[in-house]
Amino acid sequence: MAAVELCVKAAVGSPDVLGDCPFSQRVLLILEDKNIPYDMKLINLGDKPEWFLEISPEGRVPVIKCEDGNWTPDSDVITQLIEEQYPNPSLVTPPEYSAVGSKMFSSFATFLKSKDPSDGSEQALVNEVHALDEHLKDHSLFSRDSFIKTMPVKEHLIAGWERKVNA
Ligand SMILES: N[C@@H](CCC(=O)N[C@@H](CS)C(=O)NCC(=O)O)C(=O)O
Repeated sequence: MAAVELCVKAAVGSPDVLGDCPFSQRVLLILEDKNIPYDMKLINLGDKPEWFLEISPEGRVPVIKCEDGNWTPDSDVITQLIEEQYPNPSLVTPPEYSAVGSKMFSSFATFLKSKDPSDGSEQALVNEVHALDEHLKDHSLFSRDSFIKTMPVKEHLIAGWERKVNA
C-alpha cells in the first residue's frame, strides 16, 4: 500500500469510476505531477460509507492521509501539506506568471452582477480570458499526462451536475 491515501469523488451512477469533483481533481493533479505514489479510494457521495464519515465528518472529499497517518480534509490545506512534505518539484506558480488569470473570478462576478452593459465589465472579462488563453498556447496544461489521467469523462461530468441544475 502507498504511503499516501486519498479519498475522491466517485462518478454519479458509476461508483467504480473517478467522478467530477474539481477539488479532488486538483489534489490528484498535484500528486501525479509530483510523482507521489498514492492509493485512491472512490467515495460514492450518494451513499457514504461509515468509515468515510469517521475520517471526514463533514462528508466531503478530498481527504488525504500522508505519512503522519492523519486524515486531512480540504484541497487548499491538502495542497499546502503536500507542498511542505514533498517540495520537489515545486508546483508554486513562478512570480512572472502569477498575474495570469488572477482576476478571472472577480471579473466574472463583476460581469454577472453588472446592470450596465457599457460599464466595461464585459471587456474586462474578455481581456482576462484572452490573456489566459494566450498563456495556455505556450504553456499547455490540458495535454499533460496528469491532466489526461485524472480527467472525468463528459458523461460523468454531466451526471455530476445534473442533480444540482435540476434541483
Ligand atoms: N472546500 C473543500 C470543498 C470540497 C467539496 O465541497 N467537495 C464536494 C465534492 S466536489 C463534496 O464532497 N460534497 C459533499 C457531498 O456532495 O455530499 C475543498 O476545497 O476540498
